[in-house]
Amino acid sequence: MTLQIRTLDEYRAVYERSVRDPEGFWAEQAATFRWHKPWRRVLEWNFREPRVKWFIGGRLNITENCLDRHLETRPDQVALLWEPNDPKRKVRRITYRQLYGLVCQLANALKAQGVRKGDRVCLYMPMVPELAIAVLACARIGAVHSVVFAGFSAVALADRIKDAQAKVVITADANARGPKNIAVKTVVDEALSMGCSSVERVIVLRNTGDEVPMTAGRDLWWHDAVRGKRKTCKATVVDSEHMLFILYTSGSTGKPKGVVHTHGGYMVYTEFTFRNVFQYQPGDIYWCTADIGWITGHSYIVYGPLLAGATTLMFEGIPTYPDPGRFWEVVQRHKVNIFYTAPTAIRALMAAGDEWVKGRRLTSLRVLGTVGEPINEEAWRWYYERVGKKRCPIVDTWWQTETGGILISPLASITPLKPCYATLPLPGVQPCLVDANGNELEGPNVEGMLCLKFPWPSILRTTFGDHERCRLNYFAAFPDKYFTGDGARRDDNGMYRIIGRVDDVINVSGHRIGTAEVEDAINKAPNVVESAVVGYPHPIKGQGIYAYVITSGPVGDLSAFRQAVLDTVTREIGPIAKPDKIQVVPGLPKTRSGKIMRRILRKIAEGDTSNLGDTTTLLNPEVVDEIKSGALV
Ligand code: 7RM
Repeated sequence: MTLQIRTLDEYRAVYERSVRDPEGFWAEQAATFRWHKPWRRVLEWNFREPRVKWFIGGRLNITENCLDRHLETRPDQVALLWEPNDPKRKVRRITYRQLYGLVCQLANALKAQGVRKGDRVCLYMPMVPELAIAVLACARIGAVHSVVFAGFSAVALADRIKDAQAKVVITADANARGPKNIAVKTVVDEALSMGCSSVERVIVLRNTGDEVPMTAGRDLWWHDAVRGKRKTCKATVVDSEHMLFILYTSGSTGKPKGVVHTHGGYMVYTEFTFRNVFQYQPGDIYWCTADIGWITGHSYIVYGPLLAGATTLMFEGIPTYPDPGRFWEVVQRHKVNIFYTAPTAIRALMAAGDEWVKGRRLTSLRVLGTVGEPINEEAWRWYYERVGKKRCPIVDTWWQTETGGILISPLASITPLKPCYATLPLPGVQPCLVDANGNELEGPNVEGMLCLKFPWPSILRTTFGDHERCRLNYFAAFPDKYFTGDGARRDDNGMYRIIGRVDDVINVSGHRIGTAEVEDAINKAPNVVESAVVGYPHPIKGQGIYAYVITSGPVGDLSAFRQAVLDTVTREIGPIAKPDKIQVVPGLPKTRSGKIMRRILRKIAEGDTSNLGDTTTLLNPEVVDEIKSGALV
């Protein structure tokens, strides 16, 4: 096990050491894992190409550290604790020994289907244990998983399958989400009709039992694929820098990018951060409410907790089904000790009223966590007082898909708390704030763009199939720095508060959505000529989506037009990207070079039209008043 920090003084000493001697520090952490061959060099890096490699020459398989090494010490401990969508259905408990067997069996099945080291496997699945099993089975044989959140549409799924050139897709008949079943296999069929020529095989889990069409020669039931397969499978030993997974995430321009993480560094960093941030203790029941379709689920439902030998709870459902007391019901039922969720869920449950929390016995809770978006003070206080009864520290964890693991966060019960602050960098993390000219802002009480000056083991290695895009997106804005896309402030104690994105990315309910993606989707709707999308403050979602749309002529029935736009966005991306407000406008404010002035559109969407700044330099200043008068606020 990696080092577990116990006091603030120890944190300070370890942090100082990790900056003075990063290679020595991380080598010590890495040495606590099972390796087939030790590394020759700890780190090689430059942020210009960029090129970052950790534990060079080392050989391992991450799943041996998630599974095999626990077979000696905790074979009968529950690894995966599964809570179904329907509270009347049976809970599943899968021990480390059982999980090992199930992962190996599927790994053998994948091999039998022709999946080889380096091949990409797309997972489009519900939150059932088989999703975690499929993730680990891919890693076991050196294949690369690409999990696609099952709320994405067929078009979005097809885009990701094509970009990753996936050979196999694993899915289920349907997903049980709240009161309804969502037929995910049908979505896969539709996606595959859009020219996903790399796909040779579709493996279908029988989950809800709903009837699904199977395509002969291509589709195979999961239970048939694993039938008769052995429950042991020698792990494919890979290089530290062998690709572990691709996960698509939205940026400010173009289509989502496939962020690439690798076996060695990701393993060391997710285990270390899991144990330190949450101060995980053996025997704890840990619950992260994210979906495995997002990075939080990868790092802190599957890999981090399993690497640490924890019991990780996986929840199939949604926070409000059958009622808004569901989370607290689950905490009580399973005696959850560590609970990690998103501000949007906290705000939604807070809005549902205190009575849902009051009747529950939440005394098992010791640590609360939050992630995904800035948390507002009201929600922070409610979480601290009503859920944690002022006994449990809140770890406000700041990180990104690209960072692989938590970078700035309190260590539970160690770091002093400050509402809305992610507080201090973890060991090995060297943040800085820069101004628009790239000058580093020194000292306390400054606000700027958040960058990192030095690599940590789970920094993204590339964006799949397009390294130049990786460079441009993260390493080109400021020389020799990784740029996060976030703005932040640092107080007099060196604590960081994350303010939010400074680029054209909107954070809706903790989901990253690119404005360009939504605009491209809206532009496909009937009668749409052009559109511009901005975020605006939303009481529950954090940010809502405001769309300004130019149409080719009079729209006639406005509500039918809006519905057509919503349907198009749902078809192109998925329901999470549906605009909250759609305003038909005669034009968009543009600079003389033809760039849309989003600053003005953001102000109008916020309902703050008092000071729009100088609009006289616009190509078409007259549209501003017209947009203002029709604003939906
Ligand atoms: C883990 C995750 C990343 C973006 C990031 C921020 C925002 C995440 C916090 C936060 C304020 C936090 N990955 N963000 N955590 N903002 N406080 N604790 O969410 O790739 O999906 O999103 O999310 O803007 O850049 S992500």
